[in-house]
Parts: sequence; C-alpha cells; structure tokens
Amino acid sequence: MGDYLEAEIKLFWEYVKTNAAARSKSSRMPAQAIKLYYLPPSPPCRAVMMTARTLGLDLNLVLTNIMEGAHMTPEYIKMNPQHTVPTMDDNGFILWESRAIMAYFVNAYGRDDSLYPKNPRLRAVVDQRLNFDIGTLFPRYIDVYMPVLFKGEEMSQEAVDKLNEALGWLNTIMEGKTFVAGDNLTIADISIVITFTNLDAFDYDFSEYENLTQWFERTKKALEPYGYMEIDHAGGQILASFLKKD
Ligand SMILES: N[C@@H](CCC(=O)N[C@@H](CS)C(=O)NCC(=O)O)C(=O)O
Repeated sequence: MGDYLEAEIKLFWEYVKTNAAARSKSSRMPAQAIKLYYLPPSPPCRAVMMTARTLGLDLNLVLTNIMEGAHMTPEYIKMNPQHTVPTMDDNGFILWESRAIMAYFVNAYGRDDSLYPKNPRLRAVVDQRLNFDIGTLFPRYIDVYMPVLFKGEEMSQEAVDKLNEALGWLNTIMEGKTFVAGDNLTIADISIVITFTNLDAFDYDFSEYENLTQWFERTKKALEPYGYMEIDHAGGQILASFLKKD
C-alpha cells in the first residue's frame, strides 16, 4: 500500500510538472522570442522589459546604442521611421511606443488580463493613468532634468513647480488606492514607477507626497521578482551617474 501511494504521488507530481511546463509554453507564448531593440538605461525600454518579465515572456534583446547612432541606420529607420527605442519585432509585427508594446504583450501573451484588464471601466482607468504619464508626468520630469543632463543648464524652478503640481495630482488620485489604477498592479504602475526610480536616483525630494512614497515602496516590492533591481533600479543609477558626473 505504501509503495502504491508513493507511486501515485509520483505520478501526480509528474502530471503537475508537465502541466506547468505545458502552460508556460502555451500557445499564448510567441513561437520565437520577441526581438526588442533597446538601451539599458532608457526609461521606456525598462518599462517594456519589466512587463515582459512579469508575463514570463522571453525577449531577444538587441542592444541599440542611440548615443552612437545605431537608431539612425537606414535599416532601423525603415523599421521605425521615428527611430526610437524601444522597438519590438514579434515575428515581423513591428511596434514602438513603450505603453503600446506593454499593452500588446498583455493582450497577446498574458495568461490573464490582470496587468491590463479587459473590463471597459477598469481598462479606461489604466488608460487614463498611462495617458497622464505620457502626456503630463513624464514630460514634466523631462523638462526638469533634460536641460541639466544634456545641456549643462541650471535646474529651472518653473519646471520643478510644474513637476510638483503633477506629483500632487497623482498623490490625490492615489488616496485610498493600493496601485495607481486600483487594487492590482497594472502596466500603468510599471510605466509610472520608472519616473519615480529616476527621481529617487537623482535625490529628488518627493517625501511630502505620502501616498506616492508608500506606493513607490509597494510597487518596488511587487516588481522585485520581475527584475526591478537589475532592470529599473540599475537603469536609474546609470542616468544618475551622468547627472552627478561633475
Ligand atoms: N514615448 C516613447 C519615447 C521613446 C523615446 O523617445 N526613446 C528615446 C530613448 S529613451 C529615443 O529613442 N531617443 C532617440 C530618438 O528619439 O532619436 C516611448 O515610450 O517608447
């Protein structure tokens, strides 16, 4: 009887393992790894890479050094006339704009829709946050740091005030919420956390926005198993080293 039970348990575990393996190689996974043209510290590239990790999606990473013009070759411009990284090639299907790539990954390969809900109202809130990110938060962060990073200019107080205004709005939106679009981690958190990782690496003081500081800690923890340190934190540190060079 003991031997029989042992054999049954062994069979059961074989069954569980085979199914897990089959699930992880389900038809929702691409036949061949998706190519991602990227540069490690690039904020939108980091967001796409963490989304892929969260979904268990293998990427064929193609280093594209925009500092050396690798994005301005005729081949690259033929693929993406806007010559930006990240750009994705999923077996001939080309896409750029990080937030569009993240949404595509979940739609095409997510085992469920939790990172980008199908429910129209839940998805609308995620979309609102993503639009707030691309249209307001990220550009205001850029206006504070790009003149300092790449033109050696002084930080503009006006730009800082505008960034703080956006942080204040997000802090209010976050009242009583676990993640930016509600109870669950979504691609909006993955997109928005990149800016906070950079602000943190640049020693920008956002401690007065308590909902945001708590959300930042929570989101870092949630993304830790999916490459937060090696992808996002490391990228922020590279950018900070440019800032602190002189
Ligand atoms: N909104 C785009 C921004 C992409 C972008 O501007 N990427 C920068 C690097 S972080 C780039 O490729 N710059 C080179 C260029 O625009 O020629 C996204 O989220 O993917």
